Amino acid sequence: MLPAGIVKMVADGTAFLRWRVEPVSPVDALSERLLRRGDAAIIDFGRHLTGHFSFSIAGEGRGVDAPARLKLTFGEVPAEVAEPLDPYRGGLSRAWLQDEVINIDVLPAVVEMPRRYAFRYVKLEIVDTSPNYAVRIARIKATALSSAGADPPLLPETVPARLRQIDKVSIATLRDCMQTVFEDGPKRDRRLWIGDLRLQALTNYATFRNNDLVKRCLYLFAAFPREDGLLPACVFEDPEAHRGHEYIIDYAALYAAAVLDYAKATGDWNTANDLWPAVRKQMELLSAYVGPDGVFAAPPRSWVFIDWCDALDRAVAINGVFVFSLRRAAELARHCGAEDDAVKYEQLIARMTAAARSVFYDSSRKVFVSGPKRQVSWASQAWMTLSGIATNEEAAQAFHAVAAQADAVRPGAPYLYHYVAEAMLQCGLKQEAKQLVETYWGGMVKAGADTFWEVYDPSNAGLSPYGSTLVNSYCHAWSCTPAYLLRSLDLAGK
Ligand code: RAM
Repeated sequence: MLPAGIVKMVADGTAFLRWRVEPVSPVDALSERLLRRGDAAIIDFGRHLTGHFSFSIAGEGRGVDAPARLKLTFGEVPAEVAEPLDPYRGGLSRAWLQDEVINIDVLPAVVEMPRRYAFRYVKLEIVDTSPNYAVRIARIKATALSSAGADPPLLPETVPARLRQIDKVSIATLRDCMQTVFEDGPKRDRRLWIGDLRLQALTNYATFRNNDLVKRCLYLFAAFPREDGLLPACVFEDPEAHRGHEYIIDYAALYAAAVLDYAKATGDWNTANDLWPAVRKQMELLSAYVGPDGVFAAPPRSWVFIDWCDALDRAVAINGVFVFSLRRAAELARHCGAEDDAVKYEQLIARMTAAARSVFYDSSRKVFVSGPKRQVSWASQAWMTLSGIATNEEAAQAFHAVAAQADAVRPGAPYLYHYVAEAMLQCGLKQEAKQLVETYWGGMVKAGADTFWEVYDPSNAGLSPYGSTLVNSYCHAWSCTPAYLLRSLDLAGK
């Protein structure tokens, strides 16, 4: 890919991402200049990509008598190339920020940056040449990588333009996350997580249909369980495939759903059969956390994710996730000839449903409430709906109630927004779901997104789960689902 041009970033207090992008010149104007110490340029590739970067560099002057020292900074969004990256205050490794200093000993040279980056913008700074020469940079090129294949057909023009735009950005997001696995984000963490995989796979069935990639990812999880059989939340591929050290209860449960989704989308029940023991094991291990009262209680110090939101009480939501997963596991069990397991899961579903309805449902307020403080959240209503614990009528009432309650805990990240939208569709709130997608994902588009982000809270531009927005991922797996909602669940229909 060739650059779209040279740009500059202008601080803009009215922009959600803090910076406005302004054109400076076509890219050729850069090669017409001789650059020396202190010179800099920002290259814009016109769209987000995952891949490699290269350029040629030559020295001109009395004598090329020293190495050339350059700094390159890659950014998914303007702030990453406009703001100093140090001092870095984020909680995750500084090494995720995409900057490099290189020294080139022999000129002219073609420089192929060795690492893979996720970027739209590249800032090139000449740290030093020598007093005797300047450099000329040309043949700037990016090589975009993806295992997605050709773009799916566009949505028909009968779909409103703003939804078609959201669909395009969703597809670009998925494309740039599809590599040798479905990565969560090509900038960070560049690895496979169960929660992200499930949503990517659903969107993939409706778009690129690289189903072998889903199969590969499902096997990668099944291949690396913990000693007791629990599946890890994520898997690393390098230096050789191995499990991550984190375990997320809701992700382990949702593996069942990911396997069933795959089998239904592809008809590949052989693979489902093969993976059935791993699904069965998750259900067995997690069932142990259902108390005699029929309520699922995660063990102390375990990680129940649900959403990036510190304030969220997760008790209700995890009960919903587990019942949702048990339903998928029961369906899978029947297909795999494990009738006894199916019956067992159905009995557990019935017990948990009765318990959740009596413990969590507040019939006077018409919402599900979570924890000792009887917290009302979007997460709770979404998972009570998706699990089938709430009737569709109760679910619709509950969503109207949370929408009207200003202090109801809202979702923090697209992952949960997806499940809220899906729950709204399930209980017949199609207009509300459509509006949610238009305002939430549409809000990112308005803020300049050409791929969707890991976190977005319209009321808090500084939100980061890691203490610095600079380390947030701006092309993130779990935000790609509007294409699924539009293409598989008919979000735009009447
Ligand atoms: C983050 C990643 C990933 C997610 C986990 C729970 O580290 O963004 O997408 O699945 O959290």
